[in-house]
Amino acid sequence: MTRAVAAVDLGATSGRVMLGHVGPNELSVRPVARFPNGPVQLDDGLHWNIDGLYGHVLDGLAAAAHEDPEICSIGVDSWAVDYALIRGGRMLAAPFHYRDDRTLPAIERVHALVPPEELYAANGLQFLPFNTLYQLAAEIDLKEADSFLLVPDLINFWLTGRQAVEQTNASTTGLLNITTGGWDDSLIERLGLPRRIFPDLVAPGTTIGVPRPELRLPGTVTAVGSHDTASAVVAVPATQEDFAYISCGTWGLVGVELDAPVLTAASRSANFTNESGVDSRVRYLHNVMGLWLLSECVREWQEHDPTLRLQALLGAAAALTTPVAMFDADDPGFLAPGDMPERIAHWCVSRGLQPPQSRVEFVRSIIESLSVAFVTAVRAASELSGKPISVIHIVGGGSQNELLCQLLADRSGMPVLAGPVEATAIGNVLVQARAQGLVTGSLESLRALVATAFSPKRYSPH
Ligand code: LFR
Repeated sequence: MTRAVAAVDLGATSGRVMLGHVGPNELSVRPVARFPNGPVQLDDGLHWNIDGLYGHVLDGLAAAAHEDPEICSIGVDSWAVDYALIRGGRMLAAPFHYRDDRTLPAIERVHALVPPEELYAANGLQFLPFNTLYQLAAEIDLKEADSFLLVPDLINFWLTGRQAVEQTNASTTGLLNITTGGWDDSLIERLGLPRRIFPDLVAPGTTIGVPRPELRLPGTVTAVGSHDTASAVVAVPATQEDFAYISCGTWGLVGVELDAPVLTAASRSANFTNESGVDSRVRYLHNVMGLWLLSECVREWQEHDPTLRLQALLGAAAALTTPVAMFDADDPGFLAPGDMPERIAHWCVSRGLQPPQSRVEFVRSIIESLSVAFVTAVRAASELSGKPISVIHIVGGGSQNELLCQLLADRSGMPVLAGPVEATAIGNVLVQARAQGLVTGSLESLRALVATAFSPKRYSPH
């Protein structure tokens, strides 16, 4: 029997509610609501407009329930690492945005307590200045809190009244032990964090509860791979084992799936992470800046030129025949919002390179630079893990960028299989569907379903 589930997928630049239909011979998703998202500058730094987002989630779920009143489950995923502190069931403050720079002084304090090598041995995570443990070290509300919830957990709490933290997203906090998969009590103690605030962990597929009656929503709320990247990796339409993936949206998450973590010194210095995947797989990957570089440039250009359209720029960039400078799309200097074209130009000038001269050249330079960084990360993932790779899958918004896909194939010498665009929502839908018994089997069988329903586009190397 085909049944419907609703997937809430919150990205850093936009969110969506999708209706998924899943049955023995069907896998389809369609959007019922899309809404923008982005940082909000408040007195004390960059935050998320979490109340606004929750309003969009409720409206989207109501629209989904209106379209299909038989929805049997709701699942929520979002970007990682950000959280709210709770006291007596109330949120103490709107979550900070991970691009806020308040963590910078806290990083040294954390490393003085637990050196980076020891952190990596304990949690297996790449260093990112916004990992939750640094954010908590900079937190002023900690003493007030009796609970800690990541963004999807917070939405689940508001929907159902139950507090739980989902495993895949919890793995990005830096506070889970890479060997046991549980909260690392000794690390939490060494960092001086209150163990009492960390709720029970739940695995993807666990029922969280039923929506509060006043919300009038159907079905149950199910934990999915609530880290968006974990959901995206579920929906990579791989039909062979030796694949690498690039989940390309705001970020480019580039890596491989493994059964066991890689914790070597070489892996740490290459800044590769071992995040927890659905079914306890290891997402061995590296964060590359991603389409953020492009969206930040466009945001700035549109301030002067509101009619500017990215699509037109992308077409012109693909047609460009003159060479452009390339920059390191992995440089942490591009993390903060604002002045992106200037920062890219400065990167080039300070290295004696001729910076891009026009918007079209900037776009071309960004796509070229991303393709280099992605291929470098694919090769590193393979070398560091020992996993052979013969095909690259790219999913998410970046999979629609034909220039990027072709450059990836050309630079890697491997076929690139592009799509689905909505991999994150599809992965979210599939984990719910499996929990409801609508489909069965391993991630490999789920991926086979995706490959049939959303056949990827193939780019061969030239
Ligand atoms: C992608 C993502 C990345 C994470 C970054 C910050 O949306 O979830 O996996 O490193 O956002 O949370």
